[in-house]
Amino acid sequence: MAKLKALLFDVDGTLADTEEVHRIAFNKAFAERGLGWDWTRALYNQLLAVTGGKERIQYFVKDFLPEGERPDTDVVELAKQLHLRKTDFYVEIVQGGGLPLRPGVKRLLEEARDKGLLLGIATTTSIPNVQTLLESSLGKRSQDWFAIIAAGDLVQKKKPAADIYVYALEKLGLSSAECLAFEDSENGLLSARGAHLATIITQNPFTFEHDFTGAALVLSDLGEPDAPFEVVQGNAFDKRYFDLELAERILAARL
Ligand code: XBP
Ligand code: MG
Repeated sequence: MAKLKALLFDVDGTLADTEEVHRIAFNKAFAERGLGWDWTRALYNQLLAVTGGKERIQYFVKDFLPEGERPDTDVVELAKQLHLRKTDFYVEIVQGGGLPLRPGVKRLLEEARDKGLLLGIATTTSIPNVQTLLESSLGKRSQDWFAIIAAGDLVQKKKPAADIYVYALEKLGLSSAECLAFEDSENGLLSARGAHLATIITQNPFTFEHDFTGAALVLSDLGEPDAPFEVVQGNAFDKRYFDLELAERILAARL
């Protein structure tokens, strides 16, 4: 039976509820360019079907903007320029503080570090966004906690493709049987499962209606000793918050 050696975390929606900040940053970039586009929460919920900010902008232009309202410039180039500014705005907002990690995230990261497990990130979001979130929530050196930060354009095909998780496992030199993945969305689950990883889902306001078939466990969040999680799907072995003991039991139960 394989021993648990690493925990792999998605970022947006898993480490922190970041999507509302992304949405605001997108709208700031559109306003700066005078495009008159407004991604409301309802519209953004639909646009989240496509991962990657550049790809999401192209998706919006092609599938949501009426023919006559589409910009007459090259959409790929426009998306690239808008996304650079959107990332500047996102970084600025997160640096301003006030974006907390979700319940249990810091506790689990610290427990894993103390027990000598490897930590990894596998995300669709852009590298500057990961760096800023980690620094603002865990401190200056916190990027060093992670043996691998696999993000954004490092891979050609973004989630739900498995590429980012396959890349992270390769860099760690580990098999999927030695790791657990933590995700928040259907695209993220499909990606982690595509890399044959047992996956823990923590739902959030943008993803609670997603199909989490195939998840090892679906929770409201990772919980805290004084703020237990809710089990939405699967067996949490009577635990009230997610810790390494539960991680080991889930890995063992799958093998
Ligand atoms: C979520 C995404 C990202 C973010 C926006 O990534 O799909 O595209 O919504 O960030 P994950 P960017 O859940 O894999 O962390 O604009 O930098 O893509
Ligand atoms: Mg996510």
